[in-house]
Amino acid sequence: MIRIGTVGTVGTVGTVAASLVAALFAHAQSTLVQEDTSPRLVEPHSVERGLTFVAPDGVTFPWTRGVTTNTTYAEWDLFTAAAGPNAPDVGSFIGGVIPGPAPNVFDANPASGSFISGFGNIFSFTGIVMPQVDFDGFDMGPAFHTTVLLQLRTAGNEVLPATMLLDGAIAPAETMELDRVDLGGNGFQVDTLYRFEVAGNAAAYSIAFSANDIALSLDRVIVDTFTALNCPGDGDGSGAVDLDDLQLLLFQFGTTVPAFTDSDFNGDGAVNLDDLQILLFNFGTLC
Ligand SMILES: [Ca+2]
Ligand SMILES: [Ca+2]
Ligand SMILES: [Ca+2]
Repeated sequence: MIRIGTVGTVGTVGTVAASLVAALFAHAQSTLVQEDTSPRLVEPHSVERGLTFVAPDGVTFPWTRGVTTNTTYAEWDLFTAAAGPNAPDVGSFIGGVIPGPAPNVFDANPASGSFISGFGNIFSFTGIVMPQVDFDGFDMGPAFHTTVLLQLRTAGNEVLPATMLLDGAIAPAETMELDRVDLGGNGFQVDTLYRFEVAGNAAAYSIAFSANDIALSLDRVIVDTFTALNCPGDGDGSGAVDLDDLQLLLFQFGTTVPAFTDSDFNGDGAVNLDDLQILLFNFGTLC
């Protein structure tokens, strides 16, 4: 019994010693690996999961992405330069004529130390990234109103909500978290939708925001815009949508007019049932 026990003890000691040596060796190896490896290994990358983003389809929002006149869409997944420019690699759409530059996403903080990770994301583990999203308007002026949807996927640390501003001044009218996944000690993967309501329609827009700490990985960016008249249905410009406008529309029905003038309320230049629908939807409105 004793001898067996002794043998057993020796065997255990031997096993422990071997384990210690192995652990030390593994530690030395991992230290070497850490010193020798791209920082992308510490990026808290997103997990496999279906996209939860919203695609405007005329139901959730009053326009259809890729179809409706005077809307824009741009989407990025794989970035190529942290300081930009980055062209939208997933898709883009311009429903009209734009005077502005090409849409772009980049890190506007040159001191962040950000780089493009192995996953194609804009990432820094040494500084605060301050992503900026540039996109186009149609420069249609003050008779119009612009709705902007920005959707983001971030991993690791998160957006500091108070910093989220359009043109440095306009806060989101709505912020909706679409999805949140715990990355197990590496923060969270978060999908968020921000809706901005902007008076007028300018030639170009810019949304900027800041990470709440180092180690934010910017994974995906989607921006949609929708431009509509301030007072759709008011064909005679009286400030009220009423029988006079209905009479004007019926008189002009089937004709072609310059976009967004007279009884063309959706900007396609044709006066037809679509415009009648808009007029009836807004009937009785004072604006
Ligand atoms: Ca990505
Ligand atoms: Ca009117
Ligand atoms: Ca029309």
